[in-house]
Amino acid sequence: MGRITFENKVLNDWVAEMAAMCRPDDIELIDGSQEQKKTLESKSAAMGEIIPLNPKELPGCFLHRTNPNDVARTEHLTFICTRKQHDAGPINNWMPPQQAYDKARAIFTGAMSGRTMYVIPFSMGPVGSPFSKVGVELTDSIYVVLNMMIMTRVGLPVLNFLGKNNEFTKCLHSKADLNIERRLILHFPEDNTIWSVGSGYGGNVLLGKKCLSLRIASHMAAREGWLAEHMLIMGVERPNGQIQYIAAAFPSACGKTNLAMLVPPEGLKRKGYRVWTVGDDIAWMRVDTDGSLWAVNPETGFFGVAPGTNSKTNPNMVETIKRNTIFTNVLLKPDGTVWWEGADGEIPESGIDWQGRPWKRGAQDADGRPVLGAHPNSRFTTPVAQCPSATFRLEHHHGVPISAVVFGGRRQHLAPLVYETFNWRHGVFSGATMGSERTAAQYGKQGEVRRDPMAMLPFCGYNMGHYFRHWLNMGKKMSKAPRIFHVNWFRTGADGKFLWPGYRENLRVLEWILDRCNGTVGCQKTPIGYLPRTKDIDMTKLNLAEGAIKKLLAVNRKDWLEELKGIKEFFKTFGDDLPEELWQEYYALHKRLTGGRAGTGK
Ligand code: OXD
Ligand code: MN
Repeated sequence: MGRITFENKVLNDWVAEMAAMCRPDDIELIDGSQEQKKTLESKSAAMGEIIPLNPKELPGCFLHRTNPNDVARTEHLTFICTRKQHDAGPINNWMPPQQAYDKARAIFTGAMSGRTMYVIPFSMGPVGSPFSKVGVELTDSIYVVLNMMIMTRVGLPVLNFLGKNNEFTKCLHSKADLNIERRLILHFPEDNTIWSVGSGYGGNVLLGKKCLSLRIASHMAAREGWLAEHMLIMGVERPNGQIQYIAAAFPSACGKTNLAMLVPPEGLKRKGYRVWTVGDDIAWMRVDTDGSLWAVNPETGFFGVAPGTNSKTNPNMVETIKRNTIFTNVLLKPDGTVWWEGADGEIPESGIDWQGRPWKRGAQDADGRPVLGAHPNSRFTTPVAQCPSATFRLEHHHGVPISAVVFGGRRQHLAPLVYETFNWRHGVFSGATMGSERTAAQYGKQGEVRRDPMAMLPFCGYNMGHYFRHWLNMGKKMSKAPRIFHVNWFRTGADGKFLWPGYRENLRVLEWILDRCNGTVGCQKTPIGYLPRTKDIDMTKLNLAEGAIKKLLAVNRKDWLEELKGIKEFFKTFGDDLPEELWQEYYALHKRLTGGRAGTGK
């Protein structure tokens, strides 16, 4: 086995120890150079792990197919391994650290034999920024290396910055035999360590993303006094050059990526807005000396869902993924380009589907259901810097100042298009009680609300009751805290159709949000918060159906009282860990809804 020596003793000893366990044939350091990237691409292509795509149409692009049993994050195999179960809280899967290490060690032992172990030093956030954190991922997958090169800053600059410092997240990954029975995604926040084995799917194996930047980082953030959140960050620039930034949390698959890079709608063109994309998935936020909240996107790439991406839903992304992009589990067309359900243009006549099987337009399975060309969770990995709306502040060590925090869910009836919360504490309540109704595409009872506080349900690396407490404390640290809003693009009318067109038209709602932050637009006070009056949202050239805006802004007290019952049950799961302030918000909302009658008691 080849050896490399690192000046950093802790890194050196750890790499040696992991190599002794995993027994790779070779060890290679990822230096971040273009030459090494090219060599790895050729090696991976020769192994059949990635397929080079049409170099004229899609230069620098590749296709990868994962094992059909390995196409999404496996939440039931994802564990937070704290010494005390209480520290992981009632929502996370928990395993005692020793048991977790032992279980995984049995799978990791010898798992890399016949393979090379790649050592990837990476920085989440600009190298050397006070926001940033260093990690080192060891992996036996070139696909992982190539993705990490897009999603994070990798190589010698990171290693040099780390120097002799012992503070880095130790990330170990092996595909092993890709057996779901032998798959574990383990987080050890007390050891600053992640072990992931038996998977090759991005969310489980690009360890800088969900594992480090959310689960481990949320734990660090609570200790160190900052926020690691599942949020997009975008800037809205006015013609006078003023840019205001928004951080927004929506559950997975609710359109964060599309919103983060929207193109202003026709109807608002005359206003000359311009959108700057900072990030589409993760925000790390700190209070600065000016008393406001500043944010960085720790990533350098997008790992976006392909199906439904087209020039109408997301023209900037269509442009971004034309080069240097890795596509995973999409359809391969005969001309060496790719396609997915909901892509631009004609449905291809034939191709190779995401499982590598010949595919024909209109193909059906034995039960008459359409055979999909691309997996519904097929993805592209692509550099932020290629996005036409990419911020010029991506490498800025200070990030961007946040004017508004926006929470959102997918609710057919309950939540209005937008409301502003009364204050930080009420805003935390609105984030903590966020939820989405299951659609037909999800497992479980349709219409049932899945609570997903701050969209962090699968990503909070510690006790969520303590997480709420941390959010409340953060509000006290800021003299200029962002205002907190709640949006819902998914309200439907009696015919079951969406009342709001969404996508680029959402800028109209963001405009009201930012005008509220600037104190330049009015509102109406309702029991749930401040809502726009119908005249407060610019409807130029929107042509909504008659009465739709009224319906979008309606607050139905009966529905909200019903909602409170669900919130109460949810809050109870946290027992004494739920901050009393959130119960107070619960009672206050009840009182406002009933016109002054007392709450219903815990
Ligand atoms: C993601 C997710 O992949 O939230 O970003 O699932
Ligand atoms: Mn996400």
